[in-house]
Amino acid sequence: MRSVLREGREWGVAASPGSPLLESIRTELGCSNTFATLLAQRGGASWQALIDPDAQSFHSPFLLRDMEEAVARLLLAIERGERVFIHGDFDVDGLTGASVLYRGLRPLLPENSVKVEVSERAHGHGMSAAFVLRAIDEAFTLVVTVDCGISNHEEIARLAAAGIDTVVTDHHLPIGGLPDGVAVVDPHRDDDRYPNRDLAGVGVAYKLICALYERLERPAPTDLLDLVALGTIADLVPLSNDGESENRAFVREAFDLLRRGAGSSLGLRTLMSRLSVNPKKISTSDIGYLIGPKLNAANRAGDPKVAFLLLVTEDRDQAEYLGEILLDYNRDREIAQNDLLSQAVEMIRDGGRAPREDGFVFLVGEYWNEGILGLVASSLADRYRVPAIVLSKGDRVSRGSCRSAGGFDVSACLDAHADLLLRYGGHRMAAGFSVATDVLPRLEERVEQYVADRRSEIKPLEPERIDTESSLVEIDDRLHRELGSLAPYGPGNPRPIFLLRDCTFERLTLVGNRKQHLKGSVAQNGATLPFIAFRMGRHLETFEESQNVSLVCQVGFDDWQGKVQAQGIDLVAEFPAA
Ligand SMILES: [Mn+2]
Repeated sequence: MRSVLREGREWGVAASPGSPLLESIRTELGCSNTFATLLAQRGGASWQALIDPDAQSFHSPFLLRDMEEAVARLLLAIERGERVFIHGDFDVDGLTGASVLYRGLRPLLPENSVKVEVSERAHGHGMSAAFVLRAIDEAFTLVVTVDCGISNHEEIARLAAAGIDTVVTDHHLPIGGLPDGVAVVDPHRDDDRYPNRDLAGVGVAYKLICALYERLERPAPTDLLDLVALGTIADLVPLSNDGESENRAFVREAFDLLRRGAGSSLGLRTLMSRLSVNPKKISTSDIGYLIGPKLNAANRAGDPKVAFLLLVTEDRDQAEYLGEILLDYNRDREIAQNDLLSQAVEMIRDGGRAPREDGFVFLVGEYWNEGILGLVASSLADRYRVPAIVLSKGDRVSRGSCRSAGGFDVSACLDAHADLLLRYGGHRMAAGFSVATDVLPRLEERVEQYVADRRSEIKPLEPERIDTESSLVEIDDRLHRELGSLAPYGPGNPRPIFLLRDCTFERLTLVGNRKQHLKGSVAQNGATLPFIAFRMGRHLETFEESQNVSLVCQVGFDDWQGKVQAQGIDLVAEFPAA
């Protein structure tokens, strides 16, 4: 089914589960048909585990390879009162991971002996040479990494040569053997048998603190779970229901803390209140769409240290002040992003390019803000549904960011051009690189050929998944409550999407400061339901003229009206247009 609002977008309804299973869920729970369908689709015969929070438990941290060694080294540091240098990456996973280590270690060591360095985007991910020099210069004896380190073979060897031990905690794939740390904790090690491979960097750091506290016979530091959940959601690791994954349990427990006004981070609570996020109704999308981007704005358009300090501060005034700076950074980030995106679209149009026909986007801007490139590439890949490579051209070195579409592997694409690149890294969906400016034309030519050779391998656009067809009368308070019990939503457990056939729209109005949103009510078979379609004000006419169309939507709640509403709206044509 083709979207009539978003060009190039297709929807498909998932197969419905067998009726014996549906019937048994309905009898057991007395739930709606729609909810039973979701449980059967996502859980099969073991659907009960999806809605039973007790079914999710935490694994012993000592199941992680090298955890004993890591804890032994930290115990020694505590015994000797050593100074510890924590290295965190600049994204939300790295920042929260560094915060967890900092908060977890600080009470165990002498005052002022835990220092954190947050890397800067310009230095790329991982430890920099500057960090190594500082560690040596300031006479640290122990370095702990979080969300990075697994590929810092050289830097860790240089620290070791200077008599500094390194404990690595990471969740990236080891490449070319393990670095020579005193302990290397990473669930992606070949020889690791930890049941949950999907830990985020902050999850690994939390496991380390849990293991240390266990040995010290201290209670588990569960108040840190607010930070764990924040990094876990922002890093987009799976929140699936396979029973092995603790990520879902981290998030559930964290939301419990936040609902009670508890949790370790005063700064997070302050930021939530500045953003009008109601802690009683906190959801993964609040973190993913509202809170995470503000923390990331610090590394894109400011100083990532501000985000770290906000997460760990215990002073109310400082939290307010740092939150304010972060919102400023975010405004700058938004302006830069909108500006670059419109320049990019204009360049594509003026250059007579047709990304859908070319099969890719390759754009070079002069001195574009490197912190924003990834966001722009992502918007372009989304808009044209082709892989996008966006570069900022510098005098001698240019930097690029790639985002995938249609199953294209951007990391393999960079591998194939390694001979032209200075540095590169990433994964299938997103990657970054730097390249000498004078080889840019050659790189573009080769990428063009590379994409042309693989046109046949690039999958036709996969339709997006609608979970089930429903009817308007079923979308009520009960279903909203039922859906709440299936949360938290995220990768591996996406927010359910429904199809409602034969809809008409009434009482349409434009809302928002720029009248950019569309609000109204949807009617089907005499029943009605309010809806909000964000950023769809320009489609007012289409909605007005639509008679008996199909509506794709999610179920949300309007806090002002205290009513269930449809949101995440799209309209579809039942038959692909000729
Ligand atoms: Mn990470």
